[in-house]
Amino acid sequence: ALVKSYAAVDLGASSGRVMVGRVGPDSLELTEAHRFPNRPVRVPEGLRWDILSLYGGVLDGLKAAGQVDSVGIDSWAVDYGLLDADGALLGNPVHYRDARTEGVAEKVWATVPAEQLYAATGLQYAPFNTLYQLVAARGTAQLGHAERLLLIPDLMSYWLTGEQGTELTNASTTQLIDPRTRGWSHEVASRLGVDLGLFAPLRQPGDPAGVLRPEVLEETGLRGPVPVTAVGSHDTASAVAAVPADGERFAYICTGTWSLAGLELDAPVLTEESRAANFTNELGLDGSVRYLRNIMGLWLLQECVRAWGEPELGSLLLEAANAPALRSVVDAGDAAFLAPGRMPERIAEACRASGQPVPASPAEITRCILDSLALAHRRAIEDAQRLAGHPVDVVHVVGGGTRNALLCQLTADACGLPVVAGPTEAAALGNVLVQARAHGLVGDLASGRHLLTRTQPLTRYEPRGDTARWREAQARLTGR
Ligand code: LFR
Repeated sequence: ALVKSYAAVDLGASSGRVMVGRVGPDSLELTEAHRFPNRPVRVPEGLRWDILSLYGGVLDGLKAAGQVDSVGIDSWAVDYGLLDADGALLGNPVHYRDARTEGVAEKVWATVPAEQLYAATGLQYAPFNTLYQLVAARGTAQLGHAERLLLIPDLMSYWLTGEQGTELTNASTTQLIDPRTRGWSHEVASRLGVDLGLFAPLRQPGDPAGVLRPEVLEETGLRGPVPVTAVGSHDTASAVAAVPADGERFAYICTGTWSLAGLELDAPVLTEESRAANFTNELGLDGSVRYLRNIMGLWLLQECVRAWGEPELGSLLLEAANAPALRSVVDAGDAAFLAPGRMPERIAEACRASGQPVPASPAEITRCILDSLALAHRRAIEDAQRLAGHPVDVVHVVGGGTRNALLCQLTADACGLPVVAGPTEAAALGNVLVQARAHGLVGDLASGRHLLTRTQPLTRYEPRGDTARWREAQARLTGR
């Protein structure tokens, strides 16, 4: 049978990987070619991505992957590199957790009120949306010299091929796209003095994005031509494409550094109520909208584990499973947890401030984090169903968090719905599926999802106990 190989480059906030997907008419097999750390670096100007080390990891990964029929690239959203008139990178891309955007949104809203910004772009408020980053950078020498802005996956793609483009799903996280037209929001850009000419032309997932340059072929040992294919280059768009759902009555949670919890819709929800609830309308495949809320996710635990000197995770989770449930919870949607550092202390402070017992041991803090994440999952999925008028019967959990059985079970309990967990490498699988589809190997989004259901291991968690306990915990935070 005809089997093709696709390399999926998937760059996450704490590690990057190059996966190889082998796709046949009724088979899909994913293997890891190379994994490398993504370690942001704090320099005097602030927190920066080590972009050259990431690109080096991509090249190593392509070499390890061996001969493939195409390459696709996805990464976290919103961040970008600036190029000068010669096409050279100007400095290291700024990390979305950098402090430069503090207080910037208020300035933007003085020109374009938050209500109007939401109605035009459908994007949630997050301090790091590209729009706020560009306003924060206004007047800097670097932006002054910039001729081109490339989002992170588009920058990698440019280095691999020499060709420039702006992939749509990731462009939708800039806050400069109108989710109804799926094109640039010229009005928002001009009112805020953002030069849309900085962006390369939009590309759709599935579009050809060039071929590997001769130097890249030489360095990786691949035989040309090797095409690069635009995928859902926002990792969350790729992950949602790989949610093994059947029909429409499902919610998803993409878990990893973040939890992105919500629905797949046909059209954006741009109501004032939706804005107040801080839901975003990011663009997905095939005209779909990713209607979701950003929740701090396992970042809370990663930062604690870092503070505790990297104890063994398995035994910590076991102890957390046996710790008392729902003793104290924090608001895992609170942007107060965005910046790195002092995470155990910040969680303890939040518990104290809301009049709850203060967790002290690593096991207690871990339990508090997992209960809080499950609670935030519950709230997001309830709110999304109500705001979009779109009821669900099942919650799909995909991404790194599927390895955390306690988190999956607590999420089922909190939502009062069955959780289907898997696949773990959802972003890479969605990346592979879009490439396979561009080359005619898989049909539409739904048939790709069926292929996943047949080929990927999934674990089901049934809800336990009474959701009243979760309602009570929620009331401690919001009074509702
Ligand atoms: C997840 C993710 C989220 C985005 C955040 C910042 O990896 O892409 O979707 O809000 O990172 O870019």
